[in-house]
Amino acid sequence: GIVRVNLDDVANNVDEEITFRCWVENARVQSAKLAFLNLRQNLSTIQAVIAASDKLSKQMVKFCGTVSTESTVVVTGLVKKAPEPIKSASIQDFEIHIKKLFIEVKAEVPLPLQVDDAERPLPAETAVGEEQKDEQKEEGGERPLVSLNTRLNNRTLDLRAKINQSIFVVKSGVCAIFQEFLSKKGFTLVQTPKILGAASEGGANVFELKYFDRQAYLAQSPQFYKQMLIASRFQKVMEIGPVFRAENSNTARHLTEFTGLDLEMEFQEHYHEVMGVLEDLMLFIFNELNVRYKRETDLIRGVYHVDDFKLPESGNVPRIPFTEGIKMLREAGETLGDYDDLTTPQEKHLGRLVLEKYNTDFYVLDQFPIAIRPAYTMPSPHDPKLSNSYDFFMRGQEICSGAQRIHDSELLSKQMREHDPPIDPNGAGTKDYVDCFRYGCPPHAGGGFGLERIVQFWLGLPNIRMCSLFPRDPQRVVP
Ligand code: ATP
Ligand code: AMO
Repeated sequence: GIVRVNLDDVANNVDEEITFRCWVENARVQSAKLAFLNLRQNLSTIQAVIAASDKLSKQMVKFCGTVSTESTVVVTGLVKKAPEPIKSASIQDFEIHIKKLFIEVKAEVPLPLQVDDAERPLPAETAVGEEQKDEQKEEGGERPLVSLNTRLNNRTLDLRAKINQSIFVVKSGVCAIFQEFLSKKGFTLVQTPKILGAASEGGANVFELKYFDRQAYLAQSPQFYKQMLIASRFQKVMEIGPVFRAENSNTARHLTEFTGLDLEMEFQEHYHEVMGVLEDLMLFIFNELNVRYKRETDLIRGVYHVDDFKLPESGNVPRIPFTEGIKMLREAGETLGDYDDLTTPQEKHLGRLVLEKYNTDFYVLDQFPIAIRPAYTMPSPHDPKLSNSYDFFMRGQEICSGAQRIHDSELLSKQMREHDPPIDPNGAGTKDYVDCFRYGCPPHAGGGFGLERIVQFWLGLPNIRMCSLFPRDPQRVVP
């Protein structure tokens, strides 16, 4: 039988013979008597060497030195301390002296995408992000950088790259830490329906689908259901689930299917209690990522020369009133009205101003103008033109929207009718939602984060598609 040794543990097997399954990163014949291979398991690589001797034939050396890249092999060999650190491998202090090599599954030649190429950064145009060009750019005499399109078209090879494996290890970590923190706070993990009888936020950006002899829609947010669960007396709910948006947004931070990290909770006195939970949640996630996923984070940021993510030193996340944000932007030369929504460049500009002033890449804007928020948002008691709502930002880009919600059916109906565009509170998709507030629903607030955006901006990646295994955008529905 095969002894499946984890390569990360080879230090325990020095001068012993081990057998393990791995794949071939590359193999090269050095001479008739000598060949080298780079072998890989997950994020680890080790160098292997095979030299002809009275026990090993020259044919065997040639056979090993010409195994096709990406083939899955089973290797038996002696673990040896390397004479000097091996720079091309992640395990630098040891090497394998091959005795036997069995090709379990041979990979075709040529591959449509070299995994080595997938380890390198995207061409600069994709880094700017607004376009997905298929042309390839030379970078200082090296091989051309491969476009995002080519990589995504060959995603199962692309995903083999260490940088990509690392992105999804970090993404998985964000979900686990999100659940861990909120479970401890007493949140119940829920699953709300994704097939809806009507649009859940009244917007036009819903995908329609045929549902037997009726029309149905894909959920563009769990919004109505998480509130209906508060009305059902669950008190604190969280959800990690798919969100569908029929937005024709070809940007570096929009997908048509993404993962929503949602939560909703009852509060006692003030919606800032909920903002506090959201801030503590994110700080916990960032701090734990720094501890648990340092290796992956460093590897990814290294490829793109990304600065560390600055967290507020005091531990207090700046809560900047929207009007204060407008003031900061105006002082920096932007022209905008008191109740205007910020454009993406203005958001990024504010991100730079906040970084200068507060030395943090993570902050919150609070008290947004009511006119630019959804109809279910609670108006501010101090200024009817503002609302008890907030957005969270990372590196100057939005990762979360949230608000105190209206928990009174009369006020909600009124605000829906007056909304632009108006929403019918008695509509097929809204009536059950509006009615649930007739039966004593407590005050509550919540928020929704975009998981892929958290990962993108934490790591400083140029395109959100890199953070979705098989991304969906207006142009792409395969693979
Ligand atoms: P939210 O939906 O919570 O506002 P968001 O950050 O995705 O989240 P959107 O309203 O979808 O916000 O878009 C915000 C900004 O993104 C727009 O103001 C616009 O500047 C930019 N944007 C959206 N679609 C496009 C597009 N197709 N091309 C260029 N920019 C776009
Ligand atoms: P919103 O529409 O702002 O709010 O969405 C919440 C968060 O989801 C992310 N996001 C996206 N990520 C990738 N591609 C997209 N096309 C996309 N659109 C949005 C962003 C955004 O901040 N019901 C409210 C949430 C709430 O109030 O609880 C909502 O859906 O990170």
